[in-house]
This record gives sequence, C-alpha cells and structure tokens, in this order.
Amino acid sequence: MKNTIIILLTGLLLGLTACSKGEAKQVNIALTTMQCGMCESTIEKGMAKVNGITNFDVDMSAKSGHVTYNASIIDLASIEKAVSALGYQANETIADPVAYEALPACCKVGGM
Ligand SMILES: [Cu+2]
Repeated sequence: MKNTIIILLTGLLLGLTACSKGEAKQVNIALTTMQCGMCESTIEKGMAKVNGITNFDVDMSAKSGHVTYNASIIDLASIEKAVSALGYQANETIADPVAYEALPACCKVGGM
C-alpha cells in the first residue's frame, strides 16, 4: 500500500514537471534588418522587458534571435510585434515605421 502511494506521488510529480516544461518554448526569429552591435543591445534590452520572454539572445552574425518564452503567457506573433515595436523586422513582421525612424542612422538598413 505504501509503495502504491509512493508510485502515485512520483507519477504525479513527473506529470507536473512535464507540464511546466511544456510551456517553455524555444524559437529562432529572423532579424534581417539589424545592422550593428547597437541593434543587438537595443533588441536584447527591449525584449528583456517583455512579459513571458525568459531569454532573447541575438546572434548578430546570423541576424537572428534565439528566444525562450513561456507559451502560456505570450505567443510567437506577439513576440514578433514586440520586436517590430523596437524598430526591427521579425520574420515576416515589418518594423513599426515610427520606431524604425527613431533608430540611430547606423541601425537603419544601409545606414552609416
Ligand atoms: Cu544598430
């Protein structure tokens, strides 16, 4: 009887762990319009403030962002919108024009 309870509890714990892990998702986002190290820090700092995003790692040479997020709080479309609001294109989501205009010249496409 005691063993049965332990087995049941272990099963329950494993189930719970699997559930909470299931909400953490990872995805790569193409950041095709980023230009320089300043873009990298703008995006990383900006995305660190977004609720539901656990980690947003920008790979400048690959022009992509590796995102870890909680899928029960935020979805991919909202993450793309948050990047857009910083002035950068995310996958197929075009950069918000106002935010893009406000970027320093070096961070604009073809800018110097
Ligand atoms: Cu830049």
